[in-house]
Amino acid sequence: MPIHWSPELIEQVRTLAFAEGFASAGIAAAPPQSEAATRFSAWIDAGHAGDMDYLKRRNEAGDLLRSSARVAIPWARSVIVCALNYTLAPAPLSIDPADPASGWIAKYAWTGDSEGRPLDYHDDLLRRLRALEVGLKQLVECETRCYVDTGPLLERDFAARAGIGWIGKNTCIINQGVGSWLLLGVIVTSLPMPLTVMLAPDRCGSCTRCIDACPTDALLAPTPEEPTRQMDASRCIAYLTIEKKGVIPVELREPMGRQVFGCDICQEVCPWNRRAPVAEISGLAHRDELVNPALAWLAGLDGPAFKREFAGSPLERTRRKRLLRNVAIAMGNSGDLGFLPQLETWTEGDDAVLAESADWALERLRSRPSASIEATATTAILER
Ligand code: B12
Ligand code: SF4
Ligand code: SF4
Repeated sequence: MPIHWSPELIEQVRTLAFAEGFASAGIAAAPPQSEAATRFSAWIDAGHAGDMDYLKRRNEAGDLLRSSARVAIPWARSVIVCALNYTLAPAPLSIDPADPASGWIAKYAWTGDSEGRPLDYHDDLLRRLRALEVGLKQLVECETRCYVDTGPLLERDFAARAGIGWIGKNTCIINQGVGSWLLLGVIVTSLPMPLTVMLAPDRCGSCTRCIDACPTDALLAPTPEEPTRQMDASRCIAYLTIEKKGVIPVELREPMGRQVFGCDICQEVCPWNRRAPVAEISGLAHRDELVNPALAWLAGLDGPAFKREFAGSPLERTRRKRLLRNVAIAMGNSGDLGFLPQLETWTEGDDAVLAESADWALERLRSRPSASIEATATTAILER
């Protein structure tokens, strides 16, 4: 049995990962300290994590759990990183022209099973990782632990060092052949990694499309001294719509546009995603009803209907309460006076956050002179 990663073992594991449907896979060492840890710590201190307290957790010695895989998992010596391409069919982009009365749900949340039922990528990836873990244990004796998103690890840092891709100015891992529509899963192992992996070269060059396109100026622009590849997450629409509880800061509501769950803009404008291949992955499909969903449809989902549509999907995390808050803001940004009755009803309800968001939306709709012209399309949807 090998006692560390050898070139043969790495290739065997990569082959197993491809058989599980992953588009790319590699192995990175888990050192006690790294440059990314220092950067992460400074990022936390700068307040860029907003209210995401889980990112700020420390051990008894005061070390950030995410500063090294070894802080939370002392036996960790290497990390297998697998990337799944979640472009499962050709699809429109959020920046393409669309009905102003429709919202946008981030593409990663469109996944369903082959019957069209909601399927959270966390569950699907974990199943594939566990199968890979079984295969690994037949090749070598070691400790392992699988994570998808939930582990105290800087997954993108490991992905970059495992050779999956480079970290773009939009902060995403970009693979030269596949692009950045990738979800990451990791297996932490006790197997030392003595080999130096060739890092994928940074291919952002002088491009700044993602930074220029970000509606809330969340991406921190690099300077000659500091390459950054970081964002102020407290300004990112993905944070505001998915993670942020309570009211959304007023100055960020207008730039949110019609995003009701997550945001894809800085990946959509990236030239490396222009020819992103479509993946055929057994058991996974896009749920077409989540592409450009009518705001009126989302607003009309009561508790049981929300559960039917989103139980087992990433939207479960946001829950109906926060989704409606986001829908109210998107309605305010739609320019569509057909939404006035729905918003007025919400202002009178018991949910204070929804009432306040609806109030803001009403104010915005009424103060926009173009609103009445755009109203017709939504009224038709509301009447369906
Ligand atoms: C918190 C979080 C968020 C936050 C903050 C995102 C951020 N950019 O920091 C919010 C809610 C905003 C978010 C949004 C999204 N997320 Co998110 N998120 C996470 C999570 C749980 C932690 C990330 C984190 O620690 N961020 C803090 C920053 C400081 O760390 P970092 O991005 O890892 O970057 C550090 C290293 O890369 C390091 N570094 C390493 N090497 C190098 C080299 C150089 C030269 C430089 C300069 C830096 C550098 O420096 C950085 C600073 O410390 C990870 C899963 C995980 N456990 O890692 C998923 C994860 C990053 N998210 C993911 C996804 C898919 C998304 C969304 C696309 C979802 C959506 N459509 O709405 C958006 C993308 C927005 C964006 N442009 O990043 C994927 C990313 C896949 C990919 N291709 O990169 C991950 C990996 C989840 C997964 N398992 O697939 N997310
Ligand atoms: S996901 Fe949207 S809001 Fe967040 S950095 Fe990218 S473009 Fe900006
Ligand atoms: S849009 Fe340009 S700068 Fe941004 S990640 Fe893509 S290539 Fe890099």
